[in-house]
Amino acid sequence: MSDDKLTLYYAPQSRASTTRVLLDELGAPYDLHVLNMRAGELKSPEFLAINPLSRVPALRHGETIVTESIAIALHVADLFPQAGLTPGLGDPRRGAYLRWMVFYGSSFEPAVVDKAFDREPTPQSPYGTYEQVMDLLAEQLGKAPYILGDEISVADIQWGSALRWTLMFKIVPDLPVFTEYAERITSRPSFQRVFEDEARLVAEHEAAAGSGR
Ligand SMILES: N[C@@H](CCC(=O)N[C@@H](CS)C(=O)NCC(=O)O)C(=O)O
Repeated sequence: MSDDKLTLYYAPQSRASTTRVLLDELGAPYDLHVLNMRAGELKSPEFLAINPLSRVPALRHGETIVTESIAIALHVADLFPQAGLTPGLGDPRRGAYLRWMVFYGSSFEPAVVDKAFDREPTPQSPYGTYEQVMDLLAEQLGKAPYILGDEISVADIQWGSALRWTLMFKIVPDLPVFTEYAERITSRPSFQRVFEDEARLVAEHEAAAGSGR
């Protein structure tokens, strides 16, 4: 019989935090494999066998490894549709859902990373301009409380979390439409529980890294 167990490879205060919140929101049973990024555990041979890029999150689902936050989110969203957060095939929001999920990884992240390092996009960059990306997102979030309309979905867990950290790093404009949305999503108990636990984990990891363990 195949083993369908889910294991999340995770480090606190990283992109894997969003995945942890998402699994909790979906009511998914999973094992949390905590890695100490500060102590170099992402570079261990065991973890490099899971993700050769030494990046979290990574997910093991039975025999299958899934890396990349968005791929993991789409995968687990389809595994747990009963949580009511997944616009499934046949849902009229499915196209917009896929668009905004993939836009996050393929346009928004490159745009904000270029912004963080003061790099101007070229015509070959995978997005238009930084301003176009921000305008498009602000326009979409200005239409309704959630990115796909009046109902929350998996896409909001991703975007609420993303806007929280990009606002913190000041790489997105401090617009009310962004700050209010980030607050609406990340004030949910699922986020608050993970943030609280992460404060404890980070303190433990710093102590362990400092003591050379
Ligand atoms: N494109 C990847 C990016 C993952 C990524 O960069 N994760 C960071 C944490 S936020 C990481 O693991 N960094 C490893 C390090 O800093 O050593 C995804 O979306 O999953």
